[in-house]
Amino acid sequence: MKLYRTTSSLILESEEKYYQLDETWDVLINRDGLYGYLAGLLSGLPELEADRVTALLGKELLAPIGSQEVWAAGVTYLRSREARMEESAASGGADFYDKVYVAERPELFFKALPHRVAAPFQAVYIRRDSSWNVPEPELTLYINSQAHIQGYTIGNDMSSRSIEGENPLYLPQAKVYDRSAALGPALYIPETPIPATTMIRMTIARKGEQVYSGEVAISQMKRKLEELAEWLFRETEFSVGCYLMTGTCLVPGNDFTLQPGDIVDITIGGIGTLTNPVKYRGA
Ligand code: DO4
Ligand code: MG
Repeated sequence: MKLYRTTSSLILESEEKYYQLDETWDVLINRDGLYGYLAGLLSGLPELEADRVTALLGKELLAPIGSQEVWAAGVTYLRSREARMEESAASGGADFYDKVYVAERPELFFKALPHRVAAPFQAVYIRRDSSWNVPEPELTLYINSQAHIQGYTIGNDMSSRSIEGENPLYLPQAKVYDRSAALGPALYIPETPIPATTMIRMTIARKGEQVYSGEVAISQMKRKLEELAEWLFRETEFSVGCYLMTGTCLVPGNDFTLQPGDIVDITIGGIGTLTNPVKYRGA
């Protein structure tokens, strides 16, 4: 099942049928046993007409987030470790990435408050004070206040590789700024955990031409999803749950940087496609 947030209501999708829900987002998604609760609601809900669904999931679609914080895990795939070691070689920071890949404690960092998150089709921003900007396509967990992984969405952890590479202490500036994250299009709530064979795909288009394409199975991740959730909830309470991006494996070559006007498409099996154009803030 999938949950969509729109400007006027919440929409539940089940077996390609759509239903309007009279619920509050933060309360609904934080319910333990969310799949069972939604399945129980289905029989009493009238199906939405196709025209209404098209209108709601078009211009009215919002990111699937209410008051939740967005956190992110880093260096969870070998390719991410290699890329960070390359970009930080000159600054002497490479060892940090090498060590965190094998350490017991994962790299977890704060990524965004909801107002900094781009919705599907809304622009993500690149920094003007950064010469090397990339999208990071990431399976993103919704973990409720009881530390249970309830659902999944697609996340884009927009990043400045030049700022991150200059000094690991600049990580918050490389990662956290307006519209440095995108989430969507829906919160996917399967009956059983997402399979390890699930693929993450990303393409980047520039002036109608594809300039990057890559894919990876989530089985390539070094850490378990539950392990990341468990570390995040140590000593920290999330009263309405939180989102956790689980790291990237798809890293364009070192000669690639995003440009305004690029279109980033990220697809994850079962969830859908998250599409965002790229812009400078205020442009
Ligand atoms: O340590 C830097 C960030 C790593 C990251 O965002 C990733 O691996 O996805
Ligand atoms: Mg990342």
